[in-house]
Amino acid sequence: MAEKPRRMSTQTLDDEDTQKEDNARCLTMLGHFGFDCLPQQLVNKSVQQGFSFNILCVGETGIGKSTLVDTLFNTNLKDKKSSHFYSDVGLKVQTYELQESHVQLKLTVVKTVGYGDQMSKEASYQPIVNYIDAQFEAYLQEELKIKRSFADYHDSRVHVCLYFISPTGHSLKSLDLLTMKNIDSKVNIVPLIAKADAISKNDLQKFKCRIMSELVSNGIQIYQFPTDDETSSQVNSSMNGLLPFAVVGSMDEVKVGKRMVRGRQYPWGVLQVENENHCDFVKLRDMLLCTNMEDLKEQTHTQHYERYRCCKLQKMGFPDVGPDNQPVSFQEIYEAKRQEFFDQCQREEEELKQKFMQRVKEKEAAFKEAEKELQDKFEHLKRIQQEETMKLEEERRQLEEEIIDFYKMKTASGSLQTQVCTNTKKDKDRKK
Ligand SMILES: Nc1nc2c(ncn2[C@@H]2O[C@H](COP(=O)(O)OP(=O)(O)OP(=O)(O)O)[C@@H](O)[C@H]2O)c(=O)[nH]1
Ligand SMILES: [Mg+2]
Repeated sequence: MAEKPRRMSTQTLDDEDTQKEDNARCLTMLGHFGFDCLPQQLVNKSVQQGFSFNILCVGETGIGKSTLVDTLFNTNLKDKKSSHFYSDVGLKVQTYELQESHVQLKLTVVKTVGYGDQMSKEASYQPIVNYIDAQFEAYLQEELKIKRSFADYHDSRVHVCLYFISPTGHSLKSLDLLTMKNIDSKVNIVPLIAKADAISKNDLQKFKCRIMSELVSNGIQIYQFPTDDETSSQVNSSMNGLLPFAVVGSMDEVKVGKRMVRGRQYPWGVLQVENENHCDFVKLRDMLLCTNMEDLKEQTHTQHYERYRCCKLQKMGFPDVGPDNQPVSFQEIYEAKRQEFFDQCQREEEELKQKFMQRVKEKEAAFKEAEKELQDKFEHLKRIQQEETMKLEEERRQLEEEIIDFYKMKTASGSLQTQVCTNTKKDKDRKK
């Protein structure tokens, strides 16, 4: 940093000052000084830390997601082709450390697997919604921690969603509309017409118009390149008019004249991926990586994440204002919640006690009733048993009397028989 000059003010000097100034030592400036170096500090720090960027690619199986990502970052990420027979939509997350000159980029690419192959539309978009929310939730949890470690934290919130539209030339599919409708408030959507080499130039223009009008009529909010920055407003507003970008991906090197270019070779010629007359690939790359990467990240943080955070905290019962519309602090809400929780616990405890007492009373009454029934039954049985005993006793007594009578009769008949025999003998003796 250069030595500071004696006087930095530009205000008009009075005579005395002018005289002093005349005698002052003049120093020539050797370089920058003061706060005009601040941006450089930021640049140095960012370069040191490295950059990170998270892309979500949503598109049907085989629509060209992997090829386009490879073409964008000039990589060969060797992605296996997916099957059309997955029962659910999955998300494949891959993180790469890329370096270009001395700038490091931690790139996270998330691609749908099996999207568009399901019968249920909800089952197709819900995993995508869940993934986006899960990244917001992870960030929110980190923010809410007492010991936060954002320096080591890998922020996986999705900065941009490249939505691959099939080059049908007709209109958007209902799944496209449903998915975009469900994620447009959570992520910056950049719609792309994939494999745009499958459509003629005239049809492409009509297709683009139809897609945009369908998006508008369905109230789907796609990402708009920002036009409030003087340096990029012109290019960004013209790019907004070219959405959705018609892209072609290829990692093949094809000879055009004396040059080797990336493109797709057809029997009738070569489609050059990086030729702006052939497709919008360069526009997409410039918009995404050179001009608006920071804005995409900022929008993710200030719009989408903020919305998620707000909803989540409100759901948890942490509003910014109280019932009287006056601002309330986190501490106050916490205290109120604690009190509310305590009161509720007490209420529930009281209710439980009451219920318990009620149940005890009911049980007691039921037991008493049962006891009384048993007692009655016992008395009844006892009575029956007594009656039976008395009856048996009576029968036994009668039986005994009968036995006595019987023996009496037996004895009487014995003596009678003896008497008869004696008389008969006497009669016989007399006759003789
Ligand atoms: N015509 C044409 N073919 C393309 C384009 N991009 C990719 N392809 C071809 O389409 C096929 C599938 O491309 P991928 O990049 O594997 O598609 P994907 O969406 O990643 O597929 P999955 O991961 O299996 O869902 C490959 O044969 C590519 O060469 C393109 O822009 N135009
Ligand atoms: Mg793939």
